[in-house]
Parts: sequence; structure tokens; C-alpha cells
Amino acid sequence: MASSENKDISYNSLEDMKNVTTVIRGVEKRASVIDAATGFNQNDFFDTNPQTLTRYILTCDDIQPEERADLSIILNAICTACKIISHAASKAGIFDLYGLAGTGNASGDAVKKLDIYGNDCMINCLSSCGKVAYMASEENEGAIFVEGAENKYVVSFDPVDGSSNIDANVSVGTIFGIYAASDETRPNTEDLLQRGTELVCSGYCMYGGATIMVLTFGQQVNGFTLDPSVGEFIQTHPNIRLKQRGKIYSVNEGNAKKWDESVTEFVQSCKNRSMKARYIGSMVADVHRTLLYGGIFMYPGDKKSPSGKLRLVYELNPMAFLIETAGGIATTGTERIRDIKPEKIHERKPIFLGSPANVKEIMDIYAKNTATEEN
Ligand code: AHM
Ligand code: MG
Repeated sequence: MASSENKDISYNSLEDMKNVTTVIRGVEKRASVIDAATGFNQNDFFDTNPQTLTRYILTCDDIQPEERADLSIILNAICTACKIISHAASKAGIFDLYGLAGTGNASGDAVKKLDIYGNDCMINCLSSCGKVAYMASEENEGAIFVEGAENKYVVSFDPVDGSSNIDANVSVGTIFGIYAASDETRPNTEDLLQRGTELVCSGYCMYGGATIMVLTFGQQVNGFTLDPSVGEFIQTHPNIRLKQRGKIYSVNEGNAKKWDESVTEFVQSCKNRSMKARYIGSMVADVHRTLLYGGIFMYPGDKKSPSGKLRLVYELNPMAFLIETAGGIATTGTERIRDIKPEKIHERKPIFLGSPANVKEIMDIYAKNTATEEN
């Protein structure tokens, strides 16, 4: 049987078709009968055997067999919410979803209309999936209880992170983390305050030029791009691995005057080496770039906000799980993010995450400066 990669293949007859296979993304495929019947040319690259996110969840080895059905249902709910948010984000101007909604959220930030819309989508989709008794959202002061749901898992999320950028049409994203409930017979808000080491699954969906879902169950990090023509997330970024060392540092330098000496020293050393500076100001987009290109993303504490800006439960822990699974490090500078026991849903922590060699540098600087202070 003939095999070809990127050769011009079209079928004049069923017999032609039977005799040719095509290699698509490393997988040898034989054309389908539909391809032949419609005279379809495989080089047009419509995949008749796509690796969808649902298919991945149902077949990947990272999930325990007994967890597979429940996690599929929960992720299906999250995917539905993200597809709706993606559609809304792309139409935000037309549907008048830009701009302030006139209320503040639980963290005291101005709330954008898309935030409220996204929050409603996530809460409604997850409430109706029947497997989640408690949720924590950036937009809600307290835990959200779902009457009548099984208490299998709890989910924390930031429905639309980076929303201060929405008016400028900059990428925003949804971040989520899924934990197992401690006791299925007794829903407990404390389950939302588990360490990041207890995460079963985490991920983000970025609404950019394309909508992409990146997630992990702890073995691999995989990316799935939304194909709007079929409404499915298709695997496009298998097994994302972080570079050992990257050339990009990412931080809001407007806060430089308030940084401590360790952060100042580290950022100066990045400049001395002519590293590239990139800062979108939308964590999902900055982390996505870090995962793909390597380097370091940071939102340190400073004199005004010693704990930084970003929230441990629904922003940092989910991202730390992704970064560590991809081979990177996520730390406050002195402590592994996923080891911290959260005390409150909305608590903040400083963050340095990314390629291991880059992040180790700031950890070493903190260790050196702390030792000097102690002597
Ligand atoms: P938000 O959850 O209110 O959108 O705030 C979080 C965002 C992150 O996406 C981003 O990393 C950070 O705020 C940017 O903050 P700053 O504008 O202070 O640099
Ligand atoms: Mg946020």
C-alpha cells in the first residue's frame, strides 16, 4: 500500500482510495468512503478522525478509570461554558458586553460586563452537571453551593481573567481547578481550600486569535484549539513541555519602584543579559506564551501589596499545576505555590513561574538575600 506525506492525493475511484494512505500529524490514515464518494482531497486537511478533547478525556491514561465518567461530565460543562464565553468575547463589541457593569467583585475590582456573563455561564453549566456541590469564583464573595448535586468534586475558577484588557480587544481567559471532595456524603466549603498539590485537573481557556483550551491531569499538558466550524476542541498542542531556560521575562515594570531588592536584582540581571521583555497584562496570555516559548512570568509582592495581586485558589494553583506538569517551577520566590495551604478563597500570593533555570535564579537570589539579612 502506498503511503504519502503532503503529496497531492485525490481519488478518481474507490479503488484509488483503497490503495493510498496519508500521514496526518504522524498518524497513518486511510481515506474514508465519504472522502472517495465526495471526491474529497485529503490535502484540504479536513480531519475525518479528529482527536477531540472529549475523546482525549475518555481515552487518556492520566485519569483513573473510576474518575473518568465524572471528570468527563465536569469538563464537558466547563467546555460548554468556555465555548459560550468565547463566542461572547468575539462579539463583545457588537453585543455591548464591553465596559463596566457598575458593581465591584469580591476582590474589590471593577467588574466588566463580560465578567458577569462569563461567571453566569460557568456557574450555570457546572451547577447543572450534577457532580459539583461547591464552587469558588473570583466574582463571588463566598463559596457557591449547588443544591441537590452529588458531592464528588469542587471547582474553583476565574471566569474571565484579564478583563481590564477587554476594551482593547486583548486576549482574556477562563482559569479553573478541580479537586475531589473529601467526603461525598457531606459537602464542605473547606474542600475549596485544598493545597494545589491536591488538584485533580486544572486548565485555562484563552480567548485570543483562536480559542485554545490547555489542561492537565498531572501527567501531561495538552492544548486543544476550538474549531468553530464544528464546535469542538481539537488537540493541536500534544504534550507541551517547557524549555529548560527561556529568553523572555514578563512583569509589570510600572511597579518597579515598590519591588523588594531581590526582584530588583533579578530583573536587572535579565536586562543585563538582554533578555526580551514581554508583558500582556492578561495572566492567561502571559502564561500561555511562557508555556510555549519559555522564560519567566512574575507578579511579585511589593511594598504596597506584599502578597502581590494574583489569587492563590483560582489563578495561581491551577497555573502552577500546569507549569509544573510541563516541567517548570511555580513559586512565591521562597515557597512552592502548590504547597501553600489556602486560608481564604480570595487570598493573594506573589508568583514567579516558568522555565526551571529562569525561576531558580530568582529563588537563589531570595535565598542569598535572606541569608545575608539573618547574618
Ligand atoms: P483580574 O482577575 O481582575 O483580571 O486581574 C488579574 C490580571 C491578570 O490577568 C494579570 O496578570 C494581572 O491582572 C495584571 O495586573 P496589572 O495590570 O497590575 O499588571
Ligand atoms: Mg483574575
